Amino acid sequence: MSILLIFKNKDPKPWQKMLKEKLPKEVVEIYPDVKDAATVDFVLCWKPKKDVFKELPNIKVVQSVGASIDHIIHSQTLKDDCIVTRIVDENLSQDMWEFLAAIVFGELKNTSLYMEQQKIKKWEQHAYRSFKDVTVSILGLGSIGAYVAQNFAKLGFKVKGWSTTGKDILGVDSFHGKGEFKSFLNQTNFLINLLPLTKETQDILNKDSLGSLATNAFLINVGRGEHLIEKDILQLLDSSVLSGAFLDVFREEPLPENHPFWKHPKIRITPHIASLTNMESAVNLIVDNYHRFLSKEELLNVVSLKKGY
Ligand code: NDP
Ligand code: OXD
Repeated sequence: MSILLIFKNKDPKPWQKMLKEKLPKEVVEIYPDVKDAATVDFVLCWKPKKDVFKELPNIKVVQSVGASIDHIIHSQTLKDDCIVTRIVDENLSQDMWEFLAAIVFGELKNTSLYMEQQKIKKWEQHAYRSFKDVTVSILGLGSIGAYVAQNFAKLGFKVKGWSTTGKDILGVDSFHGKGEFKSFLNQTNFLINLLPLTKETQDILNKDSLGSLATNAFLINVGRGEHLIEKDILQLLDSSVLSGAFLDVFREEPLPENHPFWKHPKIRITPHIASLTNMESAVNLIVDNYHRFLSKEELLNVVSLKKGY
């Protein structure tokens, strides 16, 4: 039995150290330094390279070290008895909420615009908006989306949320399924994407959906780059259907140097940092799941491979 860390764009060493402290009797290795691939049964992953699981014949549990699992199920073929679990952590939800609140308030008070004006020493005042005047609509009311929706509602924003099944969240207008998608989008000033990437949600941010928002709406994409049709957002921004977009996730990460998003005056970019996994709380969860695995108990935060999230 052994634990293997397969990480891309994330340093696995501190994770290995913390896991060894908490599980001193276990073998914890970092890919590709594996003594005996046949002993690996519990894998921790972040963006594993395509088909790497083919080198590991006895995987029983795959634990994502993030909230999402698309990076695993879209790159590997999983055996039928393999369990995939993910991180559900209130730190992730809280950090995401703080990040999104900062963007929305900044946009209401034109902070990006004034930063641009400062660069050219331009003194010009603009009308600002209040949270009472806008509707924030959230795609995805899961562990993170529901928390974010509830917090915007507590502050007094008008809030709508969209999910597969209807939700009962104080102050949030719940919409669900394809049939209610258009009414969800209607009159939205800020659209926040917190959906997982699945066959159903891929390309969901397109000319049609984004064109159904209120005039001058603002898009915040913290879900996945593959949710957004890139040429459509460029067209909608250039024709002023949308006032701007804040993008944290991209089809290709890091975003290539020559990508038109970098220099677009209406696009703000962050390097996939909206909410970062807290290593300490994630390791506690992983250790708990490892003990559950050893004692054949049900694991925490297991995803449905059928639904894809
Ligand atoms: P969850 O799995 O808890 O929630 C997913 C939500 O999306 C659920 O409410 C689900 O509905 C809804 N949903 C899924 N498919 C559809 C569909 N076809 N139509 C309508 N609603 C749908 O995920 P989390 O909240 O934990 O995380 C969401 C995503 O946020 C992650 O997958 C990841 O992509 C992104 N993320 C980004 C980070 C960043 O730093 N940029 C950090 C962390 C996460 P229902 O509840 O009815 O099942
Ligand atoms: C995640 C992410 O899925 O960081 O946790 O995007």
